[in-house]
Amino acid sequence: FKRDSYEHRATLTENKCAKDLWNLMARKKTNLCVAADVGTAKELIVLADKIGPEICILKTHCDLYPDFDDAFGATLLELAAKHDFMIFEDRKFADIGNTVVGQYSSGVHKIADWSHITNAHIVPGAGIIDGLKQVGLPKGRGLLLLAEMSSAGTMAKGQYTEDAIAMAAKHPDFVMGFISTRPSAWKGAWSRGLVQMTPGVQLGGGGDGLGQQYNTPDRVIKECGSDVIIVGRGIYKAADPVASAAEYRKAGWDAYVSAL
Ligand code: UP6
Repeated sequence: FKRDSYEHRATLTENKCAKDLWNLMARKKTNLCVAADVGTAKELIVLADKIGPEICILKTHCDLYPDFDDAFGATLLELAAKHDFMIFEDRKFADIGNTVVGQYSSGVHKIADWSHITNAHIVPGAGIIDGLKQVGLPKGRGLLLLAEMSSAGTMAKGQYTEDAIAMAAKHPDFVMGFISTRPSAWKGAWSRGLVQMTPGVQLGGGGDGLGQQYNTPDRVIKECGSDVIIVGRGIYKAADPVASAAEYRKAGWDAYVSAL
């Protein structure tokens, strides 16, 4: 699998978030996104400050943290600026356009105020993109479409994946890429300015007993054709999360460099 450099991919998009991310990865030499699914916001912030130097993206699930409060977004944005990473709230929106407008802009979490990137399922149809775009585009945010999933028995495959590719093509200003597992096998053509991010990554491979399926960083970047590895438990459950983040960062970057 032969790939373009991140620097070159940055020139293939007008999407602000995608451009920022391509340039950030090239400058910082990391394609590691950490899925920080820890128990509290307090732990998340401590972890983000420690592993910040290793990552291009911090991925959150803000509804996991019982101590989420109005200061959460501002604190994370400070850390993002300090360590040069982007924030990705993995909200997986899945409702009609009108409902996601409220879920994205207001409610408890006010995601659009602090998260550079979020994502959506395409199951409702393109109205979900229109709704999220109304909120996110004026703020310079980017959206990932879930084109595939890492879990066993996922329904996101075949025609569904092709439909996600077609929907992304209609919204190049707001859709910045995909959650995907094997874009190198996709039949439909897609813009190379779009970013491919892949969860289900662990150095040992295997699974978790609840459907998660792991690939190694090397395989994800070189064979599956992804651009960003998303690693959760492989890092935050490690005895030394900082050392583990450094190890995943090196594995992801070495794979990218060797595929150039
Ligand atoms: N995630 C997946 N698979 C998908 C989409 N998202 O695992 O298809 C998310 C999970 C979790 C992270 O919600 O935050 O990626 C994976 O974590 P793990 O490395 O601990 O398995």
